[in-house]
Amino acid sequence: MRSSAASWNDSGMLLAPVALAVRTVPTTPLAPTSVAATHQRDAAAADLGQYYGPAQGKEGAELLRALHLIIRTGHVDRGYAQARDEMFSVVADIDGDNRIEDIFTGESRGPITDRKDAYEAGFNTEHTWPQSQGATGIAQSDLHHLQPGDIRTNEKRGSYPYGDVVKAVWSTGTGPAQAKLGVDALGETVFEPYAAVKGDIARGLLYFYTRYNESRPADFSTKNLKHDLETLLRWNAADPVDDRERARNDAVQQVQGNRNPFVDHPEFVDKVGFNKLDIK
Ligand SMILES: [Ca+2]
Ligand SMILES: [Ca+2]
Repeated sequence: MRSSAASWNDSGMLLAPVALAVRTVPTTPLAPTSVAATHQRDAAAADLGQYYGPAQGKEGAELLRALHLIIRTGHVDRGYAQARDEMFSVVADIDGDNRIEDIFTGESRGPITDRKDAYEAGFNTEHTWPQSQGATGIAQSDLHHLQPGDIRTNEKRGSYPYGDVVKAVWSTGTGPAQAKLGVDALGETVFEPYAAVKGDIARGLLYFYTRYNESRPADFSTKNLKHDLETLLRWNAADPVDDRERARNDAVQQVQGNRNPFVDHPEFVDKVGFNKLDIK
């Protein structure tokens, strides 16, 4: 049985509890003119520079391998129950107002401070990389790909790939907040979330592949990724990283000890060249 005060790494080694001081980047907005703020920003940039040092100058499969080693290091499994509590209480509530937005439509609900509140508000946990395709073991509780989702919409999404719907069979939300289930241009059933979160989802899935492609958790499959890939690369470009997504990345690092490189360095997506990789 797992101790609540400790975590386990990929090799099953017991790790010390995660220190909440591992955060390398300040998340409090800093006054642009303050000298202290400038120093803090410089220090944060230096920390990130060190974190990604081994990736410097690399590209293609070599860069993917370097990023894999970087993000595997220090990653601790918080356990699925605790990870979800931390998602609903910290990671998904960056502004700390106890309100959380649905990943599919952006609809805000609250007050939510833990899993129980979230469930009562109609949310459960969306695995953007489906559990049936390898979000198992440490990957099941990896907050870089977990998001709060409306329970009913999450059932509709199921394990379908994300994609652009050309003919909807079901939808929820309206206007720019609409999410849809339907067929894509290839005739495959896909799920399309509202636009403002498409890049976030794409970068989370590219993180997941980079993190787990080598260790391949039970049931690991790239079926969705291969179907999604061109769409995900388009979504990554169309919905660039914003301050909220950067703050979420900081919060996830604080909880589980690793970062999403494609949030810190969006240019790594092109440098890896996912569409040129031999994804199996
Ligand atoms: Ca909030
Ligand atoms: Ca976004």
